[in-house]
Amino acid sequence: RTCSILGAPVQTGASQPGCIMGPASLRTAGLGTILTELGWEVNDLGDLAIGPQEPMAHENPAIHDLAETRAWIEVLSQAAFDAAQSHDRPIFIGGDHALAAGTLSGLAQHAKALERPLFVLWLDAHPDLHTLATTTSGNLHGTPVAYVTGQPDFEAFPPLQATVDPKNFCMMGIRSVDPAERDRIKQIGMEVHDMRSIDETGVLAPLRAFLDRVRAANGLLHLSFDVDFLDPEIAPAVGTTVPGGATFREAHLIMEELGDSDLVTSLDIVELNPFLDERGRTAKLLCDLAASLFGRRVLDRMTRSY
Ligand code: DIR
Ligand code: MN
Ligand code: MN
Ligand code: MN
Repeated sequence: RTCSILGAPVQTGASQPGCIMGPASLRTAGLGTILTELGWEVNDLGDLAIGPQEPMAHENPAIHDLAETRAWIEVLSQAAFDAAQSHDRPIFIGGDHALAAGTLSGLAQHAKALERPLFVLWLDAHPDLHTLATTTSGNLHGTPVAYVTGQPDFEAFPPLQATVDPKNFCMMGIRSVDPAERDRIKQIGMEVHDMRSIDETGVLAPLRAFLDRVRAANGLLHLSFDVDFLDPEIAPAVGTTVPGGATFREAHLIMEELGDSDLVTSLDIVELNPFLDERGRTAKLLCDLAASLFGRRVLDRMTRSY
């Protein structure tokens, strides 16, 4: 079984620099080696790049680095489409979460060509549901979900060849939602499990219900993993920490269950800012979580019969 690793050192979607070092940090922590040892054929495709861009103005004056972020989306969309054709499970390592605007655009196109629905598990403190009209921070990493689900006011982003049905998203870990995003969640009926609901039910029940839905639809499943999904106590290397995130055990349980299901067909790891870390601690944790997804187990055990 094959997986590819593709780096996208995009940081123009975030407010502070540092995500540019994310791919190097994950490689230094041994991501490729770990997956190879788990029996995967790993193809490291290196890092994508964009050329110099002419500045692009926008009527929302908060927006910054629009031209660069747009260029990243364009190059990532094509790269994700290609990687999904040629590998069983491509991994996209960021870079900030604007990366997902590109990967999901390309993966939606891939799914459309296969005539299979694309599902997305979104693990994040934030729903990233701003449009270019509603973002007040101007940080474009807060917009990918609105973009790929075909919300209005994205004329300045590349036109989408295919959208993702908002009903095919499942969000977990959410605990920081802006007013415009709250309205959007209601309007499009997105499945959001905020931290309170996780406190009440745990992660497994909603995850299994979602996986059953993916399986019944013969769907592709993309996992978009924002480091700030995790509690800042265990994952400090992210620019947008929010207290009260997922624990070490919750995160591994999700990854092991996803691994057992064998439904995941692609993965983003985003928002790692190694400049904020202590001795690569967060990168190492992310590699261990990826290992759980790719098959590492403490003991062999009877898994749920899917
Ligand atoms: C906030 C933060 N909603 C914004 N978003 C982040 O700037 O739009 N997403 N950090 O990951
Ligand atoms: Mn494929
Ligand atoms: Mn995010
Ligand atoms: Mn986030």
